[in-house]
Amino acid sequence: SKKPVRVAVTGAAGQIGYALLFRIASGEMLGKDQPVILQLLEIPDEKAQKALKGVMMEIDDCAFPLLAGMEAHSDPMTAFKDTDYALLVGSRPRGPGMERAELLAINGAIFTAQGKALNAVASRDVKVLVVGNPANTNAYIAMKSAPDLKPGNFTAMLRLDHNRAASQIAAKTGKPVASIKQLAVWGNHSPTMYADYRFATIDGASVKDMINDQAWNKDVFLPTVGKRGAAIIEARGLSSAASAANAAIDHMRDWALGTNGEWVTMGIPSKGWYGIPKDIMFGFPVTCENGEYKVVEGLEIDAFSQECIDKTLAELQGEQDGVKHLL
Ligand code: NAX
Repeated sequence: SKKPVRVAVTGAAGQIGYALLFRIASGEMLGKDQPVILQLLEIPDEKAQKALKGVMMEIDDCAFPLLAGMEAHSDPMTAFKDTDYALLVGSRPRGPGMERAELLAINGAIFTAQGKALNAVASRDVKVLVVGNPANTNAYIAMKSAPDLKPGNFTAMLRLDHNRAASQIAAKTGKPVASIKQLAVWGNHSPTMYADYRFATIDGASVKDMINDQAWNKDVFLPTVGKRGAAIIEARGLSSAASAANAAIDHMRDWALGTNGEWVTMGIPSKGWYGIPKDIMFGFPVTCENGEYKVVEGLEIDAFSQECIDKTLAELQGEQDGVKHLL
């Protein structure tokens, strides 16, 4: 049987954590033959640590055959020790009335510390996924704080946007969601993301031709996907949690185990693809094989798409400029 791998999860007592940990421990992320050791990080606060203990009691009570160990931590320097996978979920999202500078300062502190800790103690091949918002910029901060690790192993979660887009297209076309191939989401995990179905197919047929309605694309589809997070909060009184955890599982599973040539979306540091400046943490269409992702290159970018990509890029560059002084 396989040697256990170490999976660190931050914000482990939060709502995404609660929807995520059980699925990792059951083998849905890394395979039903891959034992895992969970290294869980929460803030030192007594209430958070107590809540984490409660979640761990429930995980114990599942008697997961693949769970080879489980630890609670309050310090990233111990939580990330030798970790092979790190899911950085805990962060401080923007609250009502919170100034942008305040948001950037709080997350700057969290993600510089966590990037440094990964740099110091994690596996040299650690695969990092940042879920906590602002996800792209937090991933950028962590990457810049970990100069001894491969920058390309720091990624941000765009998969929820990708899955939301797939679901909307399935509803519009009346086709099963699993039949949709070659969907892409470009840019920032924010309402400016550009979900792009120009290359998508269903049973070999063009989705763009099937829908054939640019007004729907611009006025219905893009705003629906972009504002989906807000719509969930409005309906549920809480932000997306199970769907976010599901997207994190999808992202890590596909990265680790491969996509068999199918496209998925990952936020990754640009190497200049499609004119996106180097190091910008940007959503791109990728395929994964042997634990590596590869950008789908050579796609034509038309005028409307370029406009959308420029807008989400400008937003990300603004965020990145806002944290420069921290790095
Ligand atoms: P919760 O507030 O339920 O949980 C967050 C947990 O993180 C808390 O238990 C908190 O104590 C912990 N935490 C905070 N700072 C920490 C630190 N420095 N180290 C370790 N733990 C820390 O939030 P939840 O609903 O779970 O959401 C978590 C994050 O995901 C938020 O930033 C949220 O905005 C973001 N999201 C990102 C999405 C994406 O697609 N990228 C979608 C869903 C979600 O909104």
